Amino acid sequence: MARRGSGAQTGPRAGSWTSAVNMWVFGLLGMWCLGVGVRGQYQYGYVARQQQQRLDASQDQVDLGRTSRCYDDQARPQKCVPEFVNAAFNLRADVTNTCGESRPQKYCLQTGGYGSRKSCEVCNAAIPDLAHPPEFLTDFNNNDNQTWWQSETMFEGIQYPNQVNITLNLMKAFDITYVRLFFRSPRPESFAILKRTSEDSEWVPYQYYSGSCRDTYGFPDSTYVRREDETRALCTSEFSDISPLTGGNVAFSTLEGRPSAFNFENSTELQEWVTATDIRIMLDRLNTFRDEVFGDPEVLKSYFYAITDFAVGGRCKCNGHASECVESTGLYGDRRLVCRCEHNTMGPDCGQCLPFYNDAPWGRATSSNAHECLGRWS
Ligand SMILES: [Ca+2]
Repeated sequence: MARRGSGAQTGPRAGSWTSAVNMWVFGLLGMWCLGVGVRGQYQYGYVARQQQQRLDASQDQVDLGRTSRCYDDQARPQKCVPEFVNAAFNLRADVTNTCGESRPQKYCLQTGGYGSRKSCEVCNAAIPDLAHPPEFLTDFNNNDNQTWWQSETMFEGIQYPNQVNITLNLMKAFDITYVRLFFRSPRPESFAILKRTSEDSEWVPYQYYSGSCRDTYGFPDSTYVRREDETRALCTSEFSDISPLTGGNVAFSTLEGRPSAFNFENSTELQEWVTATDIRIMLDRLNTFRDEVFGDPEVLKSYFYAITDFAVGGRCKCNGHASECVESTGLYGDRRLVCRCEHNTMGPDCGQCLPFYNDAPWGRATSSNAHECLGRWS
């Protein structure tokens, strides 16, 4: 996989260029010395050679079934990245609680305030029109026909200290730009966004959202990150009101407010910070009007989590050495994503040099240096 493009791209390189330029200089001399007839031949030779080089390069690209952005039009390596995508789209989230799975369950719509009469409906996983499965978190978000995932209600005991987790495996490392949630229910009183950088690593908090930051998570309410502490998760109370009762949005931007974001290419801390293979939403505490204390079942059934859309904006992580990410099959037949590596690199994230291309140490490509891996055949 990784090797496929590399050899083909090495054809029209600096050596051929130098000889092309030499030919041109020689051609000029020839024209000056020998006149128009000869000039035509040299010119033709130069143009033909250049055209052939271009054809070779474009044929290589046709062979690869794409246009590579990892080499410029003179076949010099340059930093390249896969397109920006919603990495969550159509992935199946793993959710610890969903309504209507064990039996049909009643839930009531939150109309706000004390003593208001509630209209109630049924969630039933066995009837498509009444089901709210995890697939509805990441399906196509059509505003005219919204689908949503929904949890059981407070009546079934999901309130704090119990929690509901939504976990999304992205099938490989991504450089994450944002995580965004559209709520059908009121936004939670407390929830957190976490990430992992590999399937066996610890969960790392990205951001806490809470109306009770210190009590629930032990952090002060803060929106400020210091330069020495750029990969610290913050807690904010800004998005934790019970209002709006529906349609609330929360978007976490991984680099917002982090001082080295302006020097991202040289900040290994922030490069690590935006890297994630899995994203988890930890729903910790439901917002209420505090009317649940009386234990009225209809009131308890009006408190639950419901989310219309869970989006993760980012790019497949290829360290600047691939412009495409493709599906592959893992060791156990599982679906994976891998970078289609260029610059003589290999690995799911192009994180290594190809065998025999170790003349220079592996490096992440930057806008000024592609850090192509070099070997005796390059
Ligand atoms: Ca949906």
